[in-house]
Amino acid sequence: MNNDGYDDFVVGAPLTNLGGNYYSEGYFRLYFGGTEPDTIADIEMYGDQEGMELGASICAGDFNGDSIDDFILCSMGNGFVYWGKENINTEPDLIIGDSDNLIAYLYPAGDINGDGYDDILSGLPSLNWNNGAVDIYLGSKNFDGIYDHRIHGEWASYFGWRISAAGDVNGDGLDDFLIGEPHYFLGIQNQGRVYLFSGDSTLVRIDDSDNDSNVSQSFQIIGNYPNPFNDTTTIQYSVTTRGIFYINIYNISGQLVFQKKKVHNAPGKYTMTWNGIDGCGNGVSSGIYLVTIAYEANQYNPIKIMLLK
Ligand SMILES: [Ca+2]
Ligand SMILES: [Ca+2]
Ligand SMILES: [Ca+2]
Ligand SMILES: [Ca+2]
Repeated sequence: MNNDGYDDFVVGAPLTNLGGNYYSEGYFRLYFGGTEPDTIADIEMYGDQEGMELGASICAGDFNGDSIDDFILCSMGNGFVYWGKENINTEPDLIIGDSDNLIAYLYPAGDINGDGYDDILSGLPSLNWNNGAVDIYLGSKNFDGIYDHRIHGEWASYFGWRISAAGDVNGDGLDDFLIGEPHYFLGIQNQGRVYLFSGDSTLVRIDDSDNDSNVSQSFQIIGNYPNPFNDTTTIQYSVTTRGIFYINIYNISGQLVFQKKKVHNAPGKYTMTWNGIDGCGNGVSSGIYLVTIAYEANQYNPIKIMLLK
């Protein structure tokens, strides 16, 4: 981590209050390797809030691709990123996690998409009534600490409770990983299950500052069903980045009659229902309407839908 050719090691003690200030503040210690390693920590940090549990997990690897190992020190809620360098100090270079996406456990995954940068997995086992989810943070020289992809659990059985790098199990050159789901059961209570995911070279980083045409052209209104519709129709659309989107519905004269704001934290297909009312809550007349998806002041891919009363 300090680029001196000797491997180093880190210790977390999340439930201690050795700093003497707060219950379960936690601490973190980094010991530099060398010809005569000793037991005196070279870097020492303490949590500064009750229950912060600094050191809940520590994730190390070269996430920004400069050939020096980095580490992310986690508390209950945030990850503190320290880029490896000769003179490491206690100031984090980046803090990840926010009120919508609290993280506590980050796991180094190796390089799961084969782009030369180590990647990170984060477990969120209690998300969605304990269905759980795992977030993928792809390493990059522009690492921004925002997750790029999310894998959802489905069975209220704490998907993502534990995660592990698996090395390259199938020999395709991409690192693979394991996700545990301890409360899954089929007949036997809480028998649990483990998923093996193989690495995927098509996983790409989602970059908020990246507005190239490849990304923008793939915001799409896919279609609606039923169509024509009488009461309610479900509009399906896809997005290829996180962000704030607007689904706009225009009448044939080009007037905006309805708009819905949608916030998506991951690329994917989503739906929106429309029950034929305008922004004031009044029913609109029979006829043809145009639906578009808007992102950053651009509108994409209008489709026609028909309301019949
Ligand atoms: Ca070292
Ligand atoms: Ca690095
Ligand atoms: Ca990677
Ligand atoms: Ca593999």
